[in-house]
Amino acid sequence: MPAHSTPQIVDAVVIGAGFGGIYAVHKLHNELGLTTVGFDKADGPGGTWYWNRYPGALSDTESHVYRYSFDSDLLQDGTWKHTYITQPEILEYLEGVVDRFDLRRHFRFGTEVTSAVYLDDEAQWEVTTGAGTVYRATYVVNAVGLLSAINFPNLPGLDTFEGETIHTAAWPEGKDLAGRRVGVIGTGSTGQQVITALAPEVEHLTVFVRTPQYSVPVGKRPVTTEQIDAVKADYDRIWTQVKGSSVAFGFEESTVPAMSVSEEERGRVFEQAWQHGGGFRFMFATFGDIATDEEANEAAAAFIRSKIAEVIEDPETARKLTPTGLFARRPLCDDGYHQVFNRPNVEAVAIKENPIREVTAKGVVTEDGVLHELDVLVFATGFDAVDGNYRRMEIRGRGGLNINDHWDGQPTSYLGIATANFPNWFMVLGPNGPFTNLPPSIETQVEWISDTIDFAERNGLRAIEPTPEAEAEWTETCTEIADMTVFTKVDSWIFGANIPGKKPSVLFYLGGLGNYRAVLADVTANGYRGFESA
Ligand code: N01
Repeated sequence: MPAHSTPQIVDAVVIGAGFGGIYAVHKLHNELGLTTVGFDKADGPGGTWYWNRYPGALSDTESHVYRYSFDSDLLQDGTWKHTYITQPEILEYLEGVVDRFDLRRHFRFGTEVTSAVYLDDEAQWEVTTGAGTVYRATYVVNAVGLLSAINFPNLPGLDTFEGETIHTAAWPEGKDLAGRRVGVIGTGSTGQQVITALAPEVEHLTVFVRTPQYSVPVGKRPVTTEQIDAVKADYDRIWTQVKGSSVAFGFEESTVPAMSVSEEERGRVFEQAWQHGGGFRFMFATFGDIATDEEANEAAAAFIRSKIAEVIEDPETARKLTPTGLFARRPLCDDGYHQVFNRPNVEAVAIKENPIREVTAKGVVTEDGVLHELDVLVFATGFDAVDGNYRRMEIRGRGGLNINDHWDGQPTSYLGIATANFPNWFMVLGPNGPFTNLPPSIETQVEWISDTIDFAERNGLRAIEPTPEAEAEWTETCTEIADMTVFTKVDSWIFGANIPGKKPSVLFYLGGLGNYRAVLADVTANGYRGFESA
């Protein structure tokens, strides 16, 4: 949309009001004193947790470390009821943070940013909203979420379906499917959560399974006040550990190779982690090489497969839901997912061997000719991850360079934060940022961005951006690290392999948060090595 209003001048624009955007506005306005305006197309704060209101939505990171750590009073005032917090609780928490730090007045909710164009002569960003309002800002901080651009597969005949279609990440508030005949496509983190929650409510649930996944119990349990108090008393140590660790989930990561112990001992360690719960814990706290060594990985995978066989009563259903091959996607955990397939109202349809032929007015027809009659079809089909949201805006850097041409389908960055030719333009969870429990990585990046902006302000820099060489080197580093893991050996959204037509590429720094923080500190200590400024 062409700009048609007199630009409003601010120091910084923040795009997004999730964990990243909220903290960025707090840092830039409340701490640096910069005039800052934040935008979100949602009608309120929350980001991911605003949109993902599907039944069963839960963080798979334990409650005490799925939060901000930057303010000790905020930490001490925090509370939770279970070992994991649900979507409504996380949303309430984020709304509380916004109000606590008086940030609401800086946000324009219900406002989508449609373009951000760098004006070379002025060294300013011109940011335009869907309503045609124009802002000029020295800095742009993109906190647009790495899992927010919806993947909605266009199945043949979908437009003829007379029932309702719902994507889990656009779940209407309070939508109740009790007594309906429901189909769910997708069995990733989201699919497993929504399937588990819907099974006891709906009349009939048809689960269209394309790739069954390895999943372990989440271990959601009530917590006592004494347990919460003990965590709070120990928070300094806990956050130091989290920020120095690899995946930042708040547990000690193992360094013991799986094959260095006896089979019996391996079984004991896996069983203990199974009983405790948690997907990342199972992958990273049991042994140190599940994510890097195929033999170790197979030992963990075989253990999970044996558990699925114990749980699912019907052998044919168990076969459809048992993963094969490497345990090498983002590790999942669930709250009774496999158990729901023992219910008489739940049916699994394996769509790799019996694909969806088409959607008709009454439901989904599979290749075997069966019509699965449905009132509602739920898409738990994930996201165009990491760069998906950037491609939905018009973003132009130096000389009018479009971000899509710059990335050419394979997004890169320096440090997951900035990219060459896009001066004073920062990303929270940009391509090749850390792969962890996200709030601690988000905090790390927002703090580094804020420090960098402060540095630029204090030194009168017009513009700061990475060199193409530094960006290429970071991409190389991320690729080398990814190649040391089993993750690159299977298709998943981590490498953009879930979106038809998207070029697969490494999208994460898999070197761990502790190492990542050390790299950031080193870059700063060495005069912003890899950046150039004017
Ligand atoms: O998405 P996914 P998600 N026809 O891409 C299937 C985070 N998260 O929303 O595996 C049929 O993992 C697809 O099949 P396949 C977390 O980081 C966190 O579940 O490609 N099926 C797959 O089964 C997570 O990793 C929490 O063969 C199609 C599913 O849809 C990330 O979000 C909770 C299809 C998509 O799985 C993404 O998870 C929820 C098609 N055309 C999510 N297209 C927490 O607990 C896709 N599928 C914090």
